[in-house]
Amino acid sequence: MSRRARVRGLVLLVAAGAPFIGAACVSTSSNNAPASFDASQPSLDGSGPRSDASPGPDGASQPLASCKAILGATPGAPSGRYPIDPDGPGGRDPVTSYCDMTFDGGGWTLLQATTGGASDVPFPAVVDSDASVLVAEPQPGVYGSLGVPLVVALAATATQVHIRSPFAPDGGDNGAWITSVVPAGGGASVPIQNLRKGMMLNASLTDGTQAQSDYVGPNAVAELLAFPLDSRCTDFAARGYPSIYWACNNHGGLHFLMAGDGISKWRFDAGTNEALEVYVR
Ligand SMILES: [Ca+2]
Repeated sequence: MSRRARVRGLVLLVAAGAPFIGAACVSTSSNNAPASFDASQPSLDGSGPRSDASPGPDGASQPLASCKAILGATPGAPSGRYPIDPDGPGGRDPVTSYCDMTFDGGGWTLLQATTGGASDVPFPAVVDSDASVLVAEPQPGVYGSLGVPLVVALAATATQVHIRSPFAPDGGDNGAWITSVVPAGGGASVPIQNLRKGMMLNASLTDGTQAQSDYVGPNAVAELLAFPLDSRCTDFAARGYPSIYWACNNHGGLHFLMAGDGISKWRFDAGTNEALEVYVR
C-alpha cells in the first residue's frame, strides 16, 4: 500500500471514530521512539495520538498542516507521531512526523533528527530537491528529515525554531537546547526568515558574532553560536537546508551540516556526532 493510501486510510479511521492508531504514544522526553511504526495498524488500546483531520474539498479527510495546528484543534493532544500536510490539500502528499506537545507549551513539528552515529551520513544532495522526505520521515532516534518544500511550508506559519539533544526519558528540559526568539516588535526572526527561504538558520548573516542573540536556552551562548566570518567561509551565505547551523571558523561551535558534510554536534571539537532534533512551531 502506498504511503498516501496508508495516510488516507489512517485519517479516515480517525474521522470514523475508530480507535487510533499504530505505535503507542511516544513520551515527549523519550529518544527511543519505535523505528517500525506502522500507521496502518490500529492500536490495541486506542491510546495513541489522534489526527484531528477535517474534511477536505473532495470530502476526504485532510490532515492538518502542523503540530501547532493539531494542538490548537485539540488542546491536550499528546506527543507522538501524526499525519501532517504542511502545504495543504494538493501539492506534496501528507507525511507522518513527530509532534512534541509539551515542551514550552508544545506544538512543535519535528523537521529533522540525527542519531549521533556514524550512520548519520550526509543527506544526499537535496538542496534543490522537491522530495517531501529525505532518507526517512523524522522521529526521535531515527535519522531522517522532511524535504525542503515541506520545511519551507511549515516555516511560513512558524515563529520559532528549537534544536535540542534528545531529552532524558524522565523528562524535564535540562538538556542541551536552543530556541529562537520571537522579535519583540513582531515579524520573523532571522532563523525563521532563513528557513522560509530553504536556507540554513544562520545563512547570510554578516555579523556572525551576534547570532547567539537570536536564541534562548542553555546552549544559546556565544562560544557555541558565534561564527567569525573570513575567507574560509566563502560558501556560508549559500548554505541551504538540510544544513541547519554552521558556526563557521569556530571550531568549538555548533555544526549541524547535513548537506554534504554529515556533521551533527554542538561542538565541532567533539569526537563524534551527537544526536540532535530540530523542530519548528
Ligand atoms: Ca499537500
